[in-house]
Amino acid sequence: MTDVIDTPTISPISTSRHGDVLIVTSNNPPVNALGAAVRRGLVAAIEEAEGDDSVKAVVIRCEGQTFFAGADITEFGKPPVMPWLPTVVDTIENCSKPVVAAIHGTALGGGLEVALGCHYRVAVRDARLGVPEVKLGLLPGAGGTQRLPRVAGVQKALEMCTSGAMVSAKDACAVGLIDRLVDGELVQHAVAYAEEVKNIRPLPRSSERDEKLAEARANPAIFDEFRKANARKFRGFEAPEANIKAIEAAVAKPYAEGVIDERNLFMGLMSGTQSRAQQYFFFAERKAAKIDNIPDDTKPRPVKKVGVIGAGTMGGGISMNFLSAGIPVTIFEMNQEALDRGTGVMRKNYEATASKGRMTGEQVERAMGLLTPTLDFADLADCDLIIEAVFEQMDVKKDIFTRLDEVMKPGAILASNTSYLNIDEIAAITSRPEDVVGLHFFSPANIMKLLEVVRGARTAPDVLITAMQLAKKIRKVAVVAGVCHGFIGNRMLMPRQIEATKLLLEGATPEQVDRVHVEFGMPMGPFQMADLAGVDIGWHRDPSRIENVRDALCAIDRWGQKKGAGFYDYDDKRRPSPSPVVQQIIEDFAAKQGVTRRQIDDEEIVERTLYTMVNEGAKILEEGMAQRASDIDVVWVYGYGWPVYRGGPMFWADSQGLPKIVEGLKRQEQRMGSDFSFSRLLLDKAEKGEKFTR
Ligand code: T1G
Repeated sequence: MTDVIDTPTISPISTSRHGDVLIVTSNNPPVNALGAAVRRGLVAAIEEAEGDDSVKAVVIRCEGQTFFAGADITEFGKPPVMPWLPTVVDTIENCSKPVVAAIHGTALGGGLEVALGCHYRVAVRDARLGVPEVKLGLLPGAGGTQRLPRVAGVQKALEMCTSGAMVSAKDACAVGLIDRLVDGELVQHAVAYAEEVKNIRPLPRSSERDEKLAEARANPAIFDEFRKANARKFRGFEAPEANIKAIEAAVAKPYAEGVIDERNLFMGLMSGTQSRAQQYFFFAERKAAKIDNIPDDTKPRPVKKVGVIGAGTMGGGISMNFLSAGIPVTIFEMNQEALDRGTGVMRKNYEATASKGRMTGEQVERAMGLLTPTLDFADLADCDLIIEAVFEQMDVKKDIFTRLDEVMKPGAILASNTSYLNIDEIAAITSRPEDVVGLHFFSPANIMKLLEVVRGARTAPDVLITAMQLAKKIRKVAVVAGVCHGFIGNRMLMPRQIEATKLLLEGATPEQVDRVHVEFGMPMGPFQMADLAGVDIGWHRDPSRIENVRDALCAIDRWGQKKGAGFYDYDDKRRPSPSPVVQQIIEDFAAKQGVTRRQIDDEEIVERTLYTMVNEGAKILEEGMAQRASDIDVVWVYGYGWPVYRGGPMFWADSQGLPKIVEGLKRQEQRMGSDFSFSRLLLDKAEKGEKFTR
């Protein structure tokens, strides 16, 4: 029998000496996640420092792209492996010699907690720091909620822990989270800093520092003020409140007690459904970037210059994404007035961002300086990528792509921003269908993060890879969709809209349907969304032709918020109120169609508007219009505001249990009539006890 050779796993942690400074280096690609081997190595390194009198100080640093980017999320849900991260951080802090954290890249979550366990922290200027645990439905569970307020102050800790947003090294330095910003060789500076502080006693242990808690101790009202100021943003989420509670404990209790509260709150979140959903979504979002069955060696095409056709709301928003990423844009319109209006809106949007301090005036000018407006179609010829954002009509699109086929240089990517139309049909009228792809941006295109990359039957692999990489560059989350009516997101919107409208005739009110969706966690319900987007979208524009409630509203100018009235009435501050006029229209329609109105319960609304979305998602999967169920979830979280603490429609269906979804749909099947048919995949999975998502 061959001996099992226990190949020694090389520790990701190594140590070296520079004079009397021990340098502890982590090399654990891709992001130096604090997996078990790293944790063991860090403890061993501190023991080495303690056991060697010639060591007077320690530097902890990381190779590769970043300082520790947090606990290893792949370990979550598995049996814990010692040493726990809190133990590692305490070991560092209890070291009898000064430990300096040398920070570059993104010191996040447990990574920042390790840095807080160190006695000093130096960083390069472009480093960023954060505690994004809240985005995973968690809180910093290795002492972070107790040490961060002591080092950076309570207000900063509240903001960082509940938003999960990164702060720049400069901001971190300003609040005392970083002791020194350095330029150039980080290790050298960190060692030099260690030399400077090696004899300073007592060591500045974060857990022992109380000076920054005094203000909050004197004014505990800041916690409720913070809760109130952020109530809308935190609505439905459990983790933000747990983070606030942990920081309240840091202020009200000694460290040793506060850290027990932190542990209990952490374990409560970790065992909850929201954290499981948000951890699932973390990986779902990254998986969406991967395209199945594309040759690994596929190279992207260079995109140095982008052309946009149409300077309307979408064309302008799309252009801004590229301009903000430093990519020049040539924008084409049919007439000067439309061109000027479009570029004027873009400038106004940038200036509005600058007025909120999120951009400098110089950045606005730099972005606008990359824009070339033109009325001459030929000016688009040397663009590497063209995106048409013109009227949503097939013959208009075909005309544009015919002209593009004549004008564009070989190898240029020809993209349509269509929300519904058939990309294969558009590609077929060109001599280069392999260069045609759909790039479906969501309005407002410069804000919404979702981008559906619509893969035509003949779209070339390198065109897809280019689109996915470009999406990341312009800070979008891209999902590959197949060619079907509405692709992924809008296709699932359809059964929801159909059933929601029928429910109005059968007895529900717009505010009841919307309330059910808002209580579920959506930012708004179907009718609030219609009023925001425009009730007249897709309307045939003939006021004499009234075939449904929507036609009736449009016919009397109730086009939504932009007209001060839609499904709701709006005051001058656009606050909605139920409309007796709309209620009468609905009841008249119901009478005309012989629909007997009845009391409708919330559960029926959930089954007919949310369960039907899941059913449509299953059809999208079985038709191969989405690569995986998690992609559908990414579309709905980023495209429509599905509450991420429920993971997305498909994850949520799994958490409800597919048999329950099927049962609910069977209950409503008769009422839904021919508008509904079961997905085979959904029925099969429910029957076999399977799930859509792992
Ligand atoms: N654990 C495991 N894998 C991770 C990881 C992590 N923390 N972070 C990233 N990865 C993987 C990711 O899945 C991808 O894998 C690859 O690294 C590159 O990631 C106790 C409990 C650091 C800003 O939440 O924000 O600490 O797809 O594509 O765009 O209090 O990754 O290549 O196989 O995102 O350059 C807290 C999450 C954890 C940080 C880099 N930390 N990561 O962005 O690369 S909880 C986080 C990020 C915690 C403690 C608590 C980003 C990044 P693959 P990427 P990127």
